Amino acid sequence: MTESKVETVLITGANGGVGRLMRPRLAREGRILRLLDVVRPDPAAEGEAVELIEASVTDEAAMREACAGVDAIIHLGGISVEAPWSDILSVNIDGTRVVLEAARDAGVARVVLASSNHAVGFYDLDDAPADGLPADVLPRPDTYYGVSKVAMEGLGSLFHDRYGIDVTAVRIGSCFEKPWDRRSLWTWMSPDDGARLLEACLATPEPGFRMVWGISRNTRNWWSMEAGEAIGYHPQDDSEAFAAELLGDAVDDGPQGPEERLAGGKFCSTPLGEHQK
Ligand code: 15L
Repeated sequence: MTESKVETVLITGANGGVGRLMRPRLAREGRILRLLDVVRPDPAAEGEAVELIEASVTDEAAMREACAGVDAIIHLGGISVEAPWSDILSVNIDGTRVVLEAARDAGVARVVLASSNHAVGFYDLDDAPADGLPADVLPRPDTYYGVSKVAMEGLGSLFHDRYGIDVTAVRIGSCFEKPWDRRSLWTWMSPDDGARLLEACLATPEPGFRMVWGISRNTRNWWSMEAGEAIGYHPQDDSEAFAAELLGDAVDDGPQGPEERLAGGKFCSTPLGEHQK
């Protein structure tokens, strides 16, 4: 009898907003989720195949240990908003380098990086061609946080070209249970679509470096779906289901002002380097 191989997927930042949404959705027969966070993730529920690690992505020894026997890494760890440069530099930029170096040393074949719309936050709706803004459009970061996501993409590209690691950088829009304001009707990625996208990244056959948008199939969409579709990401959710409830009696007159017209929304005017709530 041939033994079926158990796949181990390391998720950094597993206790963060996106990590918690993905944990139940990425559970699969024959898969172990190794959950790493600075705040220890919740204990395993009954029947849940998880391993828990309390560590920072900046801790080289801990990351090396965490990568042992891992088939793929989903790197969600880091600061998720604007913050002082020194923190962004250490946690987001150097942390990503530490993760990728540990992946290389352990022979991990595949890494998914959580980039963000804030790597391209200064694009205006008018900049998008009719079939949407391509996923590999040049960076226009809106914050130091956005710069760290550009650096993350650069590091991903470097580790693919040098060591052949398969790297997908996902420029995530807004991954929450529901859209919560007008802008998020354009930027929403449902948690279920998030999991669909990560599964597509884990399954793509050809090693490469690629960038994709982490966005649902929203009616109000200005992102090209092409790069995602090319790796088998077929989103199924649409923020429009929440539009009536969200907009109430307000006139639905399209995106207004920089906070809605710029991809990065409020991040584009948040003071650089200040802790953002
Ligand atoms: C992000 O990159 C942030 O991590 C998240 O907190 C949201 O602000 C999201 O972008 C967004 O733009 O909605």
